[in-house]
Amino acid sequence: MLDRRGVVAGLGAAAVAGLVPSRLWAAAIKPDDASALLVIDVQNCFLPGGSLAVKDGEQVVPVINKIAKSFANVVMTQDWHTPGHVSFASAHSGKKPFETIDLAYGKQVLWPDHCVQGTDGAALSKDLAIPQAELIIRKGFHQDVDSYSAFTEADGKTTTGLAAYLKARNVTRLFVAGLATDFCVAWTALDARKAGFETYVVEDACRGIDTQGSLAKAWADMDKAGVKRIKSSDIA
Ligand code: VGL
Ligand code: ZN
Repeated sequence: MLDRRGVVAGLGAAAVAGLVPSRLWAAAIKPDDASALLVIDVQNCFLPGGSLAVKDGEQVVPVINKIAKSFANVVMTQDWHTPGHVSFASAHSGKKPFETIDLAYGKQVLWPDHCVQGTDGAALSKDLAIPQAELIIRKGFHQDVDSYSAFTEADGKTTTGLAAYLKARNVTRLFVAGLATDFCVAWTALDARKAGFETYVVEDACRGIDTQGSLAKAWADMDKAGVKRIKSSDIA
């Protein structure tokens, strides 16, 4: 009888022979020491009851906890804004959340106040169970510049230091999960590609905000940039 490894090996041979859809063959992805899981912004403000709650956001937590067990390297991010941050609608008279404005560095979506430094809303979810996480990168802490990406602020030049950290640790392959798919997850994945990392987004470990077509655009941009879209069940 074939054991599980035999089945997987058999599938691999069949996939090479073109007999199995590539979707099935993707089941063999095994994170190694050169792989890191990036857990993006799983913070109370983005969860039910939060000021910028992402629909079904809480559903990513058990999925992330499960896949994290396959990773020796985990980095988390925390959106970490000043009070009155430039990305808050409340900082611009006459503006409402989800409207956009033009700032020096480009178009900015305006948000409800969220993830203010040191508040309970900015805290990581207490349900995350990833004790081995090595680093928490905070971002968006410059009053006049937003930062969806874990790598580079919205001015397109100020770095968080994450790429240098990962390269110093010999990490080459990144798996991105968390909130929200169409903002911080997508911008992080796109910058990861720009920095030369092999990049996967684990789609069932993410949820999106989806304002003004942002979710479809994010997936299209990621696809074009060579970000690989996988499911948590693809990770061994
Ligand atoms: C995020 C909007 C504003 C995110 C952060 O984590 O995706 N979205 N700040
Ligand atoms: Zn934010």
